[in-house]
Amino acid sequence: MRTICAALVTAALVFAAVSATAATHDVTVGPGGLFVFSPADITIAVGDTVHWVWDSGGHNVASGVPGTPTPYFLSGPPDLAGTTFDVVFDAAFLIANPVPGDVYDYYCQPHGELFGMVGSVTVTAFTAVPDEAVSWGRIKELYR
Ligand SMILES: [Cu+2]
Repeated sequence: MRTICAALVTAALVFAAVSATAATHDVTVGPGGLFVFSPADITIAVGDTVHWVWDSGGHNVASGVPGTPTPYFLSGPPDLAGTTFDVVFDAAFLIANPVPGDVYDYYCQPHGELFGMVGSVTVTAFTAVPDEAVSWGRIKELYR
């Protein structure tokens, strides 16, 4: 019976860990016509989505740094206000596009070099892992 209970608790914890990772982070492109991304640098968890929304026109989102593009993602040519672009930074993406520290630099091609319109997405491990570790400690206490 105890084994069955432990299995159910474990299944619930795994489900909670998976559910906790499905967040979407908005980044505004060119807010108020400024040559910036806002927020410029964000940290997200594996499985999260970054959702860029254009507040002004003439911008795009290209992975890499000005002068050194990378092939990981590109929104397309510079586009109008109201444009959106999504990238899901899940395990498959990270494996297919490995970068040191899981830090994905990106920039606006028309304004990256001239105006420093750059940003970054740092992808961390599952945020639920520390909580899960704490929960495992509690489960073990129950069996003492
Ligand atoms: Cu721009």
